[in-house]
Amino acid sequence: MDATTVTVTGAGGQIGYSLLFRIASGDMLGADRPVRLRLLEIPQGLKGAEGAALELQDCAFPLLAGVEITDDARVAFDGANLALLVGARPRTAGMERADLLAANAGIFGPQGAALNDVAADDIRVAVVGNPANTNALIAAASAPDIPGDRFAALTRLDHDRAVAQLAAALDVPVAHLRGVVVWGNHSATQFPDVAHATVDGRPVLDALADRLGGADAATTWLDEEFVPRVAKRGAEIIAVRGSSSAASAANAAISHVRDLVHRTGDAWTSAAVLSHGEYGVPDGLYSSAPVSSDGTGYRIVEGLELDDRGRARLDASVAELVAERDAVHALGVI
Ligand code: NAX
Repeated sequence: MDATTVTVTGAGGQIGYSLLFRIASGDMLGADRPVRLRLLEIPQGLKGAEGAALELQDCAFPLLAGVEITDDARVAFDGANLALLVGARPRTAGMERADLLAANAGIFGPQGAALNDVAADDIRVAVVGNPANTNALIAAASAPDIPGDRFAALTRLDHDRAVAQLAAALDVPVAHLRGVVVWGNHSATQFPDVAHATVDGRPVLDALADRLGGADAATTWLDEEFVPRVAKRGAEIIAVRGSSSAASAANAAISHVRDLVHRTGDAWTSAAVLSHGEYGVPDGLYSSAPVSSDGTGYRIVEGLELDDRGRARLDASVAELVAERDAVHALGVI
């Protein structure tokens, strides 16, 4: 089988350090798919990528067909089948949102343009670097020849966090849960939603009500503990670990691509994909939604009911995405 070319940007960073080994071992594409890795870094990050490449060599992964390191996006994306855009400009002290968006537009705009020009015809792009939804919008807008539904931003970590918190609250294994959804922006406004979730086929809302002493108590727990805990889990990790989520973010990126490539079956997961107006989200935004894959790409699962509470939360997160998009437009980047 021909090797799949996978480009990882920000490969010398901490997520990259967890991600590369999982990709090379076959966790992402399967034990029968050789992989050629391309690592894109900025000049000051090249040493980190080179160190990771030395360790990749030392692992003697049977599936790893080669590793190339570059600081040139057109070299990194040449013939790429999959691109994981991890490298981004972090928010630093005193930086306003507009500054952050502008700095990242300076990264994701040119990377989108390079993908447009040199990537393989079947390119699929997963944006991890923050602000992920709007970075996906910028990259896609800069790649006019690549269909917008080939881009997605990662909300799988939020999804997995929600599943894990729910499993702990219900004292069940995570595999017994289905139908959790994360809506909106990969930010503190995200809405982890369990209204459609089941535990062993039974509505999660009923199971929570039984466990917590009634439907009102379940709603209070969801609003006051579950939603904020999931939405602010990144800050909790930083407070405890001293640095941001890395292995769990890498794992979520692996799961995102694995499920895209290997199909979700009749289950769904969450990803921020291009809106065509589903669930009232304006056209053209990259907003998290329930998605399934037939192996070619993620599509939004339609037909779920949002109650007033859910609607208000999704609207608030979408308003934030609209504001980010408008700020990027005002900067004249796209
Ligand atoms: P690190 O700072 O450890 O690594 C980032 C790497 O990107 C650095 O090595 C840097 O040199 C490189 N880089 C910067 N600009 C680049 C460019 N133009 N081209 C190529 N490489 C470039 O950050 P890390 O912890 O790995 O996080 C990476 C990104 O993921 C951040 O934006 C972070 O906020 C985001 N996250 C997204 C998550 C998600 O669920 N979507 C969760 C985890 C994480 O917070």
